[in-house]
Amino acid sequence: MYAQMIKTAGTGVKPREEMTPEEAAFQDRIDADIKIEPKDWMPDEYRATLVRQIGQHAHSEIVGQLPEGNWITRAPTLERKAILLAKVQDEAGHGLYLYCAAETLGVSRDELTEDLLSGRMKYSSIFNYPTLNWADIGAVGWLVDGAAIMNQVPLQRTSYGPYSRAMIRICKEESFHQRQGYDIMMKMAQGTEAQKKMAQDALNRFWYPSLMMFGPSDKESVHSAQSMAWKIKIDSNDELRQRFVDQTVPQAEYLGLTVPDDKLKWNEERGHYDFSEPDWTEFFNVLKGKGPCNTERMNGRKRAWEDGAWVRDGLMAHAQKRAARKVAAE
Ligand code: BYC
Repeated sequence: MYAQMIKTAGTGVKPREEMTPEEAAFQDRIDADIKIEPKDWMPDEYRATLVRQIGQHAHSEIVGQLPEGNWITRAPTLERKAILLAKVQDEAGHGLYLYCAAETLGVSRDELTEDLLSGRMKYSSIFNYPTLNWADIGAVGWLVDGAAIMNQVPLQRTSYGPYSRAMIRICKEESFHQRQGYDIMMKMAQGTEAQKKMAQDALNRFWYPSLMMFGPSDKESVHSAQSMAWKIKIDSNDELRQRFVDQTVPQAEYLGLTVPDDKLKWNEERGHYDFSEPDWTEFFNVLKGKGPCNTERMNGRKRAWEDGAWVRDGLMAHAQKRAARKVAAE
């Protein structure tokens, strides 16, 4: 079933005159901002697009724990350690809410995980970059969680009920994540010369990968048009990227740091910053598995999945035993 879902995803926007009566009625509900719930009729492509997007989002939350989890034992103080630990645990929770939302569409968490491990499903490109030092943890919280919130706040209004409700919970926690990152950056930027240099270096390395998180330019985005017609996506990739730049540049200025872009300039006429596009060749290479940490991340997930097999088997055996006992008692 899931293979069929993947095959039907991303087939472009269907003109109204080609819609079946069911499809037209469905589109009317979307246009009227009525949420779609799991038992409602929905086009196969709508279901497939949601499984792809929610599944990839869930994988991103889980893989996203790896670059930060790596720093829990090396956080500079007990307080920083406790905060980072809480943040990484939150990411696991976000993954679980999202896997549950995907399950309401008829795909199991095991199937989704197997598709991640076999490379059939993606996770966010950003997590294929390394976190080399403590300033990187600040940059991840500030920029990566900042970009994630920029994308996720509008998704609270997404048309699919379970996804929308998961996003409302997630967004509450993401705001704390971004603040903790900015707080680390503030300490580093106001610290010694060496610490300020580390903060600047982290911004230099994470700036463009953060811009890539919003996906390819609108011209290259294959799914945006249909996803926006169905209100699975609320804003386009370029709209969100621009909003992120406009919000983040003054924050960098406040820190006394420089965004690594010679072309960055406030455009009075547009009311937005002009900025340089990321290197899209690099982005597509990362998607193909050629980023600095793709292999390490996938190996980490494979190991965790294999090491956890005995727990899943044990839980399954326990559940089967309980079910058998219940049947016997009836
Ligand atoms: N990385 O047609 P497009 C987080 C793929 S934050 C990898 O524009 P769409 C966290 C795309 O999947 C991150 N792949 O696609 C933060 C498609 O390939 P497929 C997670 C990407 O779906 C801190 C192809 O490129 N957030 O979780 O309309 C700590 C063409 O793109 C990326 C979400 O997932 C990328 N950056 O738009 C811990 C938010 N960009 O699938 C965790 C929900 C594009 O056809 N997702 N691709 O093989 C979305 O809003 C949308 O899916 C995207 C892409 C904006 C990401």
